[in-house]
Amino acid sequence: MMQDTKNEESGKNLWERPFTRDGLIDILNDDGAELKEELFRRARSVREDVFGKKIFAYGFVYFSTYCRNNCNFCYFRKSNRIERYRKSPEEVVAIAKQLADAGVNLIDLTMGEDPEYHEEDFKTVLEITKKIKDETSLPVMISPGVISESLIDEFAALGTEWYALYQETHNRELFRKLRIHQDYYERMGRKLYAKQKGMLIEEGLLAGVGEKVEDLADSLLAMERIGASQMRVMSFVPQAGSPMEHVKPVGRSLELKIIALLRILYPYALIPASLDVDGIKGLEDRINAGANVVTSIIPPRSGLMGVAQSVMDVDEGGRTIEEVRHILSGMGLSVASAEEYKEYIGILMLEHRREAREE
Ligand code: SAM
Ligand code: MD0
Ligand code: SF4
Repeated sequence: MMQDTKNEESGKNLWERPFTRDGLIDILNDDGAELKEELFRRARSVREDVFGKKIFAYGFVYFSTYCRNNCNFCYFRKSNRIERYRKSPEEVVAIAKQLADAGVNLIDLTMGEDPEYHEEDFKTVLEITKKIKDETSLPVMISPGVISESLIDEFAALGTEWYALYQETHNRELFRKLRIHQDYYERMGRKLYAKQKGMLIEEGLLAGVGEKVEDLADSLLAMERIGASQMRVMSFVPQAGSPMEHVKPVGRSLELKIIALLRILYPYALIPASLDVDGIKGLEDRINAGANVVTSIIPPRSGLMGVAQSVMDVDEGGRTIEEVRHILSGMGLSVASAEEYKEYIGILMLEHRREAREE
């Protein structure tokens, strides 16, 4: 019966054409409980076909909160008067090892666009990356913001598996309002350059930043053109002291529907359930919507922050892999091993090189 979910007004069967722009828009516009239930059920079934009962888990190390940019949505924007930190290489490596020992599958090295690192041509960040690769033997994702092509070459030469760089929206005008004084095409270009150099790339969207459903549909379809192997959406969380502090917060239904649509459109994609939006209590819904990677796992009392929720659940120990394991096991799921993760991204990388040869 559920299979026949109809859009009441138009009488259309929404499942007939979920892969078209109009089909996506209809689904995004429909907030009925029945539609959502069916959407999430379909997404879980696609995930299970590809990934079985296994979920991946990423350790998050936000090691410098200094930034030269002024993104309107971000707590860490340059003009925000907040306390900032830059962790020493020794501290970063120790935290990464702790995460590796706890059983995460990847280390995500994230930073603001810290002017000090840019000044020294990323010497320290390259050293940290190399050391973490050597000492944890886990795959590494870097999230450094926009960096030069020659730096991307250097990270690729170190064997850094992932470059994460989120456009947030594929509407150029909205981009200009969000990532003020930044160049849309430069940001996109660097992402594509990293891919061309053999790195896997992650693209990301924000929900609730003034976008229209049409923009979201365009973004959903853009993911494939960009060639992103990991695709995320996060609900915008208003930040104290920022220009978007008083933007009305969005409900989570939109983010969950986008997760499910990404899963159905791109069965093989890695799709995060970020603990950074609602903390650990937000995990179950995101996994139930079809996500297959838990991101933003942070060791408690490490002095580290999250991005969208800078402190939520960090020191309380809510964002640990133990908590994640516990919740997943209650859902009949479990965290994959490092070997299983490496095997999966190995396949993605082979596929990636084959495509590059054909282009
Ligand atoms: N500074 C680098 C950059 O901007 O690319 C790396 C950090 S990046 C991983 C931070 C991401 O967190 C942003 O791209 C955005 O998607 C997300 N984010 C930042 N502020 C947020 C907020 N207030 N609510 C939700 N997500 C947010
Ligand atoms: C997360 N807070 O995974 C992190 C971050 C950066 N690659 C990711 C937004 O939710
Ligand atoms: Fe800086 Fe990244 Fe925040 Fe923008 S999103 S202000 S680049 S840390």
